[in-house]
Amino acid sequence: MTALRAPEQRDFPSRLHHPHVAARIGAWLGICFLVAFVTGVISHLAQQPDSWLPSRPVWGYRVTQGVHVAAGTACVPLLLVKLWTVYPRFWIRPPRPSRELLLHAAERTSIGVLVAAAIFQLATGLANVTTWYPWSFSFRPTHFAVAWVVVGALVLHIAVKLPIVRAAFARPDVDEPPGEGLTRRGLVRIAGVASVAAVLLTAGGAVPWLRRVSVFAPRSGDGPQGIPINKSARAARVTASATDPAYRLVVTYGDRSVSLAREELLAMRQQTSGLPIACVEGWSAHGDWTGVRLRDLLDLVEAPTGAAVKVTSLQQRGAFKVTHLPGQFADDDLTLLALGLDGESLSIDHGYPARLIAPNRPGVLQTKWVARLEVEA
Ligand SMILES: Nc1nc2c(c(=O)[nH]1)N[C@H]1C(S)=C(S)[C@@H](COP(=O)(O)O)O[C@H]1N2
Ligand SMILES: [Mo]
Repeated sequence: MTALRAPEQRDFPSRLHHPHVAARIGAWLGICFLVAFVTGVISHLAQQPDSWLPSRPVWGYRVTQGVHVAAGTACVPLLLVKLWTVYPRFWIRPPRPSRELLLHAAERTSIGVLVAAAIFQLATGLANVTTWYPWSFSFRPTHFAVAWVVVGALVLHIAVKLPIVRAAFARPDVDEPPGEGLTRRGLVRIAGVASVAAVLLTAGGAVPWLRRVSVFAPRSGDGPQGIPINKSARAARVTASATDPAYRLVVTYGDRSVSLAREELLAMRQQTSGLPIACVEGWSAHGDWTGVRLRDLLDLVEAPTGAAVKVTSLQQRGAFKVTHLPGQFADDDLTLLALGLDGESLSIDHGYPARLIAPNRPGVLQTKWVARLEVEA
């Protein structure tokens, strides 16, 4: 019977547990994470009630958020392969001298934080994409905060590993022991292919010409009027109030106020704006929305240019019943209180009798079933 002992390098004989693999996959992982981080920060800023981001380009958020989710998805196979490549290092006994031992412990702690935070980000991000929330914390602030933990731990990790990474990239892999089966280069390639495949299989929710390929896309253009819906009128419990003939849109600025029935809104000058709905979950879809320019409505109460608008839905409960529309979006020529979509009257699930649609905005802020517009002065 062998005595219980800590594993050693030779207990993990596969040639694939090697810096050649770890450094290359690590580099791709770093790039994908950086892209997800930058686009994630943009999404975070865009969702601030007083966002200073511009209202153009029209497709801006559609692209950055589509890229955000794609980059996060690409990370999943890369992270799994990377963890498998390096996992023996988690078991191998640390060095003896006490100073090194301390450094070793510090490094392992930082890697523990990095791995845990990275797994947390990918798991919560993917769950959010499928609108599955098996937790009680608020997704957005948590996902944002942990992103910074990943960045911090990642910078430390790269700094510590830089000599190994440099060596791994500096020379071709001459010391790979010969043998049958998968080579190190082969494993890196497989991880890359798996990562690209993961993106192609899911990105169809945002990229129309990938729709047929993306069998795992959570949303792919189905829904009334060709645009998916996240929350139906029924789920938002607005069916009765949205179809009530007594519906009036109320627009206020200080003590000025107007109240308009849907017919009165339809009698105003109508404009069609081609604008996407770009959900934070990554899916997006273009629509030709028709309705009243928001600025025309604000002019009715003589709102000053640049004023922000509080948009309130008929919806009584839920996080999205009230949104804040900063001045640059309220004044944009394309921003509408939409009454119709693709030449038809707006379907109730898309926000009948009236919904907000503005360029370069996260979908979550495109309020449906709008009841009140209050100019904030
Ligand atoms: N009142 C209200 N508006 C809302 C929502 C909501 O839950 N309630 N969901 C938002 C989200 S998350 C998105 S992505 C868009 C989707 O619009 P659509 O259903 O017309 O595609 O509506 C937004 N407007
Ligand atoms: Mo959304």
